[in-house]
Amino acid sequence: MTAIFGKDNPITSNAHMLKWVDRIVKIAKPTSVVWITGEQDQLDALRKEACELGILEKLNEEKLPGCYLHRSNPNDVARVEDRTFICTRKEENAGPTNNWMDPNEMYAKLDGILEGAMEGREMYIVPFSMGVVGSPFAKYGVEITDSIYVVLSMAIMTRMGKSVLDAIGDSKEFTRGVHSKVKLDPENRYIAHFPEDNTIISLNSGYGGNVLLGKKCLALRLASFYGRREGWLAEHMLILGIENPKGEVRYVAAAFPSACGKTNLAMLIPPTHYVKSGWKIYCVGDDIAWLRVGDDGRLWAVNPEYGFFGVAPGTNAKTNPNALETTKKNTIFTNVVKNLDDNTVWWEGLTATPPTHALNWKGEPWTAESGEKGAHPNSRFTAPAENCPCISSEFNSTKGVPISAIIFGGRRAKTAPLVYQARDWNHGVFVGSIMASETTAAKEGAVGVVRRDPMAMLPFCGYHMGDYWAHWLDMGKKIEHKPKIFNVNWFRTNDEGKFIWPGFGDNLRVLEWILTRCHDGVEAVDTPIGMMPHVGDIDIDHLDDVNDAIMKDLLTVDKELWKVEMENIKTFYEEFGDRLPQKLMDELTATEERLNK
Ligand code: OXD
Ligand code: MN
Repeated sequence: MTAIFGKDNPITSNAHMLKWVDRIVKIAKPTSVVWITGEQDQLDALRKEACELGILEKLNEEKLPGCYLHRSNPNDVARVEDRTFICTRKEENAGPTNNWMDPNEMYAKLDGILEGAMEGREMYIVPFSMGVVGSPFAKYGVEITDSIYVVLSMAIMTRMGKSVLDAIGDSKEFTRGVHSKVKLDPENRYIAHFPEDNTIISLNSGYGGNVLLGKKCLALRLASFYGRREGWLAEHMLILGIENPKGEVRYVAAAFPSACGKTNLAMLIPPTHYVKSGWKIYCVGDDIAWLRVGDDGRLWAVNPEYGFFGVAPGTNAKTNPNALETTKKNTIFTNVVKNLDDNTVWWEGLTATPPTHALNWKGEPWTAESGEKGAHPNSRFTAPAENCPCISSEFNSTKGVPISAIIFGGRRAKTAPLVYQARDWNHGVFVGSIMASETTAAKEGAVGVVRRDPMAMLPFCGYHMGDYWAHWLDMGKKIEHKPKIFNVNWFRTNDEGKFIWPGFGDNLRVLEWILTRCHDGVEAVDTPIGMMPHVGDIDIDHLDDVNDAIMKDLLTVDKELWKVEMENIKTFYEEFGDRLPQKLMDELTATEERLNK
């Protein structure tokens, strides 16, 4: 076996940590224990070991230096919402949108599954930080895992290693994360959160979203719970910096449900005439934002992550050249196609010509002629944020960036216009609470079904959604200089079902209007659902397929559709019972009144 630093040799004297590790060792019975220091030699040794064990495959060092391919078990390729639990002592505190189990019952069940699960395996102990180590806002965690893939992915996605142990010192304030692949048994797969005990236990999965415990589990589910207790917000939002030709850099945070192009917006390339006149874009984060009120009364955002865990299919030199560039070194690809001709990777949408000698995501010989997809639709790249050509200079800032605008969005064919602005903070919370997306043909099931996903947090809110909205409303009282709140919809279609807004880099045209509303003032049209641009106030220069008539269409509010929408929202709100804040009901009633005028 490869010699590894810290093997069976704890690099901390933190008694709380040692006691907890000892307990898990006794239950899971690993052959040995490896403390992860994060040093390059140690990670290199683990990469070598992972290749020897077939967990990783080294890719072409010239074309993709430091890159590896991993394949997950075919039964384990996505987050499992129906196996995800919030185990608060009282069921009502998890709320109607989360699965719940009594913590004692869940601990007993999981201890049973973990019993002897690491026999014959090594156990790795990964200290990690969400946020810059040493910053007052960082949250520290330790993930125990029996997966080298997890260790190496955590080394990309988080700041990790010895410096985190030093920052934790003797404190008991760290998230206790336990992960074991066990037997990858879907029937016994559990992603369990114990927010009251700062603990996460994930068993029987090896898929990133379920097992990289810093991301969805800590930075959203537990952090949202702590944010409520401590007076801040943990949100499923990208953070984007926009520099205008005057050299002013403004920041926006934006929440969208899955499959709405969050990573694309976070790294967009401005239209050519914007580039020429000096517009620039800086990516601070593509998935998670922690938002706090600063001493100056503004809302400040940090991205607690250190890398991107992005969906590969559809990423290409046109849709997201920055993301593609980000994956060119030190990246782990999961469940993509392997091009046997040059030992590189491929996925649907990367290039027009699929490789002719290739293995599909399951490792089977594959050609595009088979009619089957080569890469799994949820195949991923795990890439260091510092690789991103447009990464913000504030990425490692401990205080974060001040937010001018919060943007909500979804995928709606007709209802939502291209953009509208909430009338004030409370109305903005209402707008976030009614977020929804229509299902597309890309997913199984009926097309056009509306799925509510408030603030894009439905799968990620670690407590009762009604309390979460109440917390948002309270935050408004604490922020003296509140960001303005907007809703966007890049997915309006015409009667033939074709998208009428070009999207991608051209979304900057809408962001420009949003920032003008926030900082310089431009008149807006007062509509029943909010404030909207005058046709002509969004730059459509050099857009071949968009004219004033199309802009008019994009900026139309169909009152009849919105009346139906309000009825649907009432039904949706009923789920939350008496924890639905009255203020949201008031916003709904006020919207209805405006629609009926
Ligand atoms: C993600 C998700 O992987 O939201 O970021 O599912
Ligand atoms: Mn996400």
